[in-house]
Amino acid sequence: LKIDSGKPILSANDQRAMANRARLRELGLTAVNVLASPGAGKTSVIKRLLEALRARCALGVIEGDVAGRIDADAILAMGIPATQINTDGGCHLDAAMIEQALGQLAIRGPGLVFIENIGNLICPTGFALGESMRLVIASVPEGHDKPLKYPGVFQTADAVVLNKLDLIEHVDFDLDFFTRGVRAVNPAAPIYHACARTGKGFDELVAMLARHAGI
Ligand SMILES: Nc1nc2c(ncn2[C@@H]2O[C@H](COP(=O)(O)OP(=O)(O)O)[C@@H](O)[C@H]2O)c(=O)[nH]1
Ligand SMILES: [Mg+2]
Ligand SMILES: [Zn+2]
Repeated sequence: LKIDSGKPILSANDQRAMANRARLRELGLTAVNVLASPGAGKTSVIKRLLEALRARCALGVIEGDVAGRIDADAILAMGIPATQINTDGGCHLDAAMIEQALGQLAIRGPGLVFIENIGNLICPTGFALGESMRLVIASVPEGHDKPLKYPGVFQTADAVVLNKLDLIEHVDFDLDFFTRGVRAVNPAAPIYHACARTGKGFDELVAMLARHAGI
């Protein structure tokens, strides 16, 4: 017995995300959706990655924030194309926003587009943007229990960055507990230990991204 619910198989957002994916492929661009809580270091990590990759390929950044253009301006100040999306209270980016931002960004590959999502470990998880990789950033001061408390976002991660490792002596952070927490929900994603403040720990992450983007 088959029951036709009348619902489309793909949501409107999923359909737009598929269109974004096709457009990115045509342009030779690989999009990385960067997910984390507010202040975990999304912009700082992206800036480190841009510095490491800028000599090798085209780069662009789509910045998502509730308000303001602080992050986009910081990227533009590096001489790298950036577009700011303001969600005006909205707590996640969706594929339609990315479609528009890609038009404004106007870059061609081969290269990478980093999408800094709204700082939020919950609902951005449910919205595909057309990315080919999800990078989830956790940071030491947030505590080692976050993978177990917000399993969804860690489950969909293709790679996890643990940022602010320089602060590990100042807070009670159990690295083992964190690692086991990630593994409980995501057996495969590599975990990179990083410090965006000093640039320590970025080599392997950069190499993985370059491999992934074929650059
Ligand atoms: N100590 C330390 N601070 C960091 C590190 N990475 C980022 N920060 C600081 O954390 C704050 C939030 O960083 P930001 O990149 O803006 O986070 P975002 O809100 O996730 O984009 C800023 O004051 C950064 O300077 C790090 O590795 N170590
Ligand atoms: Mg930011
Ligand atoms: Zn939301």
